Amino acid sequence: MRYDQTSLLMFLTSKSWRNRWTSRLTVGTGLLGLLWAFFATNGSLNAQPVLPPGVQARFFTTFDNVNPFDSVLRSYIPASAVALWDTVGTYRFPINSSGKAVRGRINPNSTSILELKPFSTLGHFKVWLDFAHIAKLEFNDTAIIQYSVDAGVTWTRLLGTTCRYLGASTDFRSSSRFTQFSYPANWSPSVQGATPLASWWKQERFDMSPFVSNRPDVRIRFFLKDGNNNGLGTVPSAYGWLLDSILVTSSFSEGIPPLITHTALTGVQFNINQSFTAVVRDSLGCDSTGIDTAGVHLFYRINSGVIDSVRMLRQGTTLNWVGILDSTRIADGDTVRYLIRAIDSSPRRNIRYFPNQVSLGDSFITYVASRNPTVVHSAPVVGYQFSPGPFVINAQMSDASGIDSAILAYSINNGPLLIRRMPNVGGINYRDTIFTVDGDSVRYYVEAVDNSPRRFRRKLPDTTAFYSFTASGPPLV
Ligand SMILES: [Ca+2]
Ligand SMILES: [Ca+2]
Ligand SMILES: [Ca+2]
Ligand SMILES: [Ca+2]
Repeated sequence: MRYDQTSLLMFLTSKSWRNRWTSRLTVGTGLLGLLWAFFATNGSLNAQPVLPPGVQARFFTTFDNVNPFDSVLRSYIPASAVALWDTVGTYRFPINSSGKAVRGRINPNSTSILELKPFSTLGHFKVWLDFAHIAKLEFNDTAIIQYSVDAGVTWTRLLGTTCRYLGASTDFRSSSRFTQFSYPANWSPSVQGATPLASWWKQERFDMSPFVSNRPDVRIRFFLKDGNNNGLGTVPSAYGWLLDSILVTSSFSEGIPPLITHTALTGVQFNINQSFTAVVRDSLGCDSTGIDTAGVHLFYRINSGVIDSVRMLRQGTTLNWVGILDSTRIADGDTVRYLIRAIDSSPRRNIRYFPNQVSLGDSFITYVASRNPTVVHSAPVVGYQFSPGPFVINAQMSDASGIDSAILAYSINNGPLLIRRMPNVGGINYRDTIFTVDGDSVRYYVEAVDNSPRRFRRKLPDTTAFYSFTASGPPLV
């Protein structure tokens, strides 16, 4: 099942999920897009996330149970500050669910920190943070998210980097902090004291994989700091930072297989020494991990033999990969069946086949390695020639296994058929001469015999038995 891991998670309701931090809970569903489903419990609606296959929750809270802060730590600088993080019953996300959200505030020159209790991401190489919020904060104050992988000794800020920040705030992309200017169309930055509306909720998503994947102790904190010694601003001061539905999920690996573009060699004949080119890349987008450099192969089957393979090699820094089947593997006239397999460099090693198939060998592309030679005789001698001769016959003959014989067969005046070997006059060019006298009528054909063990042949003309001409002769009247 393919899903876009850069999109926000969906939520569905389930009582067992209600307001607790949890781990290794997998919900098998393949729904796509942003979706909240609701489940009525005791007359109230609760919402829970729907996770794509293979994705597990590492941390989840909606602050809705009787101990809404049981999965987080609240701290303040200076430490004497209290109750600057508290629940509010007038807001929640999803907006149609029941329960509460938390609201963070700051005093002048103070910092308020909401820290998630530690969780492990061991064995998983993709990690995402999702949450919903309204940052009704003046421009000089700072709402940021930090993480620690050393038990809280050092903290690093999450930036608005492409492919790391997956939310919709263009402001955060450049500033890496949230204020009321992060969503200026919704968060009413021109009215500092405006009361947030339910419609202001925004969902954010961070791909934290490069920073916190496969770690035994991961901590995340929401960090709200006064930047201008006035707390949330002069009266009417800003509302603060509303947060809800904080969710950390992980999966073993990105799950999107590579892409292969290839023009199939089908139907007609191809060379015995055949190179195969394919454009191979990992899936586009932020989850691309690249192609395993030893992970692109051409699998082939000669006639009814077993399946074998050769590696395809990347051509420099291009996306072109080339594999070669040559006469050490293929004989003239063989039927070749082949397919291409590419593996990405993710931990899961996602696989793509061309032609697309579930298991290796389900389907092949089929072609015949060069069998009959190629013969070109572009200037056949036909009709009345108004010359007593001799007549020069030119032909080009080629074959993947080489030309064993170039044959000129002719008869004069319905006499016996004379078979001659045309001398090679350089490259693929063969030439011979038919000697005639005035009035002779001549029939002839040319034929190439290849150098394969089976001595495949091709003659011209291929539709009638002979070319025929008359040397000079009486003028037509
Ligand atoms: Ca809630
Ligand atoms: Ca302030
Ligand atoms: Ca991939
Ligand atoms: Ca041949």
